[in-house]
Amino acid sequence: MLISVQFGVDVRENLSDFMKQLEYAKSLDLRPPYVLEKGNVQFNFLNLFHRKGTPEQILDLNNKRYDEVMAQAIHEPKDFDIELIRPPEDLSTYQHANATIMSLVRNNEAAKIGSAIKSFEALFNSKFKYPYTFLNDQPFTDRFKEKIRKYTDAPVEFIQIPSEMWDKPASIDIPRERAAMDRLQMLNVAYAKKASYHNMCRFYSGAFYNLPEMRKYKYYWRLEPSVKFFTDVNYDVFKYLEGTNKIYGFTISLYDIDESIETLYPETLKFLNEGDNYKYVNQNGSFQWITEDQQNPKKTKTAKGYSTCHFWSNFEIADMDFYRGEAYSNWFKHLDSTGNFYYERWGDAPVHSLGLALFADKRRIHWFRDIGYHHNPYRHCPNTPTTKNCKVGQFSDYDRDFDQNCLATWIDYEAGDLSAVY
Ligand SMILES: Nc1nc2c(ncn2[C@@H]2O[C@H](COP(=O)(O)OP(=O)(O)OP(=O)(O)O)[C@@H](O)[C@H]2O)c(=O)[nH]1
Ligand SMILES: [Mg+2]
Repeated sequence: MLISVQFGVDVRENLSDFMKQLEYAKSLDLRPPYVLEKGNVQFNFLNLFHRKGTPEQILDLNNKRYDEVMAQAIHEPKDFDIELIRPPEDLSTYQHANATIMSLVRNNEAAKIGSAIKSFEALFNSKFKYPYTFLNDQPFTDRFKEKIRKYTDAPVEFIQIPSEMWDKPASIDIPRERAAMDRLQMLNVAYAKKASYHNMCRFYSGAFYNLPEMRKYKYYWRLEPSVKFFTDVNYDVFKYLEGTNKIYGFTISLYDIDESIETLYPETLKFLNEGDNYKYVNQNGSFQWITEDQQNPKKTKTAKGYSTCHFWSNFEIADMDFYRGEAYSNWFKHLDSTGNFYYERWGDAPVHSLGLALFADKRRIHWFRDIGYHHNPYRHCPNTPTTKNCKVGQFSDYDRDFDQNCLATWIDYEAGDLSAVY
């Protein structure tokens, strides 16, 4: 049996354990973690930490791991000289990174995006004044624009998305879509019947970075209405990504509604098994995170092998050249050709995340442990000197939903040596 694992120069926290366990897996003739061959692409979860038990017991172990990591004191990243990217004394001569704060938003969300901007300016942007790009499928009203200008004196641009980038394609079979959405609604899939939600997910999955006004930029920080920040950031995060050669930053990782993405992973494998497409896969991808099947095995089963673990995309600081590259673009074209942004309710978060897990080296994905963040109902509340208004380590607004947290799997299998970064 072909065992193909690449360690490269990766100095991982648990490397020696990992090697030992891989040997163990080999000796038991377990499935390989991945196979990358023409027409035979596979990714398999290896359970290298020998977690055994019911999903509840696994959850308990994973939550303990999360709590232990979240309790650690966090300062600024140490894999880059942060002193080089401090807020400037004179903003008028500051050489910004090629980046924008991007928000897709509706006219009736002015107050909600306003509260997010207020929190965001206090945390970060008043120190750097990165420009904002507001996107909307409708024309922005003057009232909306005036309100926004009250919240920030950074440059702002208001863009109407061309209908051909936003609207449902003419190829979508309406009766089929209606029947599919009736089914998803019966299964309680949130927003299943909301037509604009499907457009939004498709737009954020495969279009926003190609808008001419976004093409000017390399990096974006995505901002949503009503989000909150709990910590100060006193360095230029875009220059941090640039300086460390990282392409994607997140704060929260969780499971998805499995019924909304039943065929996302099978379609992805279909794409990878066409022609030479398997070559797009990065051998240092995040394959264990996407195939884990212990904490929520029902989800992995419904999503046909995909754990549904994803980065929560309402917070993203990322490099759009990744999406614009050949691997992601061709994969997105395949996904779009299935029509399943409409026949299912594929979200942009699992699409971005699967793309990153497959086509990016995991060392280029950054967990922003130092940025405290909230989007209803989840949060990232780190133990930093500036954390305010949240309880360290709390994941959900409620005393439930802990089984939705997927970060422990990211930490154990993909994050590498956490202490090398913070
Ligand atoms: N202009 C515009 N923006 C939209 C539309 N639908 C969603 N958005 C924006 O797209 C982003 C994601 O939509 P949300 O409704 O927040 O989706 P969500 O985060 O999955 O769901 P919530 O839990 O309700 O926040 C937000 O910034 C919305 O303002 C739309 O039809 N038009
Ligand atoms: Mg939202």
